Amino acid sequence: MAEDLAVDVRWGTPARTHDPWLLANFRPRSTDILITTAPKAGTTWMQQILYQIISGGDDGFESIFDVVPWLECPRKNKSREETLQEYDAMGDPRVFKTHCTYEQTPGNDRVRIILTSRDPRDCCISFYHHIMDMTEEGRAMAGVTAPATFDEYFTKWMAFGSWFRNVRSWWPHRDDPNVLWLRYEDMKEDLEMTLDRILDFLGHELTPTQRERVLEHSSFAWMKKNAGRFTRICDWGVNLFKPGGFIRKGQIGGYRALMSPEQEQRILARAQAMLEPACLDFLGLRRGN
Ligand code: PPS
Repeated sequence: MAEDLAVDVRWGTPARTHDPWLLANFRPRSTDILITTAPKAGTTWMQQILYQIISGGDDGFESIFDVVPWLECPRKNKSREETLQEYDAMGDPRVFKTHCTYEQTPGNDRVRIILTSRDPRDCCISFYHHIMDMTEEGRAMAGVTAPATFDEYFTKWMAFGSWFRNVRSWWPHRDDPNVLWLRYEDMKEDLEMTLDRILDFLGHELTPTQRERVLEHSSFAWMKKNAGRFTRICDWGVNLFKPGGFIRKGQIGGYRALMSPEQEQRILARAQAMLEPACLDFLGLRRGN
């Protein structure tokens, strides 16, 4: 990063999908809705649900990133200043995706924040497939390499530690009035109830027809059928995934097919060491689960 653009470490370390400068200079509004998740915890699903809510069920969009941008993700064909100008020009309510911790989230005490969390074992496996299902071109653009084995991948995922960092940073704010924390597992079990919780949180109403469309367009089947609308990151210009990738299986507990009991225990032990008992209970990660 150029010297004159250096920003406080609070905003995180620069990476292909994380530009601390965008976070530091973003101008939050109290009407903004920010989705924040650890990777693979239901981010894209929430982008779609929220866009569906605010648009009343629109299915005419080309890419979800056109209508719900990824806040901290650098663009390929736009300067940072142009990206911020584009954000400024968006109508209210603006909705953004982020993978930020509490500390890195601009306006964290003012904007409306919807957080989704998911079992870390499923997030770990989902991200493995995310990498393996990318095209070569996609991997090159995202700056990732395919691991030779699952074990190699697992070691890197643990070292990166974003799931643990993200959940730990948000837990103390779970009851903040501007925060709604949803679990992927509950969303899977009852999408209608999830929708009602979001509508209640936002103070938003839908007509019966809009509601029907929102639910249909947020279903796994619809998103899978329209996967191309969810797999072109920002303005990167290409579909980063092979057919069938990214909107993949959307299941709970699928980790058992690839993860050894020892690896599973390592994830649980780290969660148990880093998170409060109440948080572990909420996430269903107490010893023995
Ligand atoms: S990312 O890369 O962090 O933005 O990924 P993210 O969107 O958080 O997570 C991708 C996983 O979410 C699943 N998904 C869904 N599950 C259920 N219903 C719907 N509608 C839905 N849409 C996306 C997607 O399939 C990924 O999970 P896995 O387990 O890999 O299938």
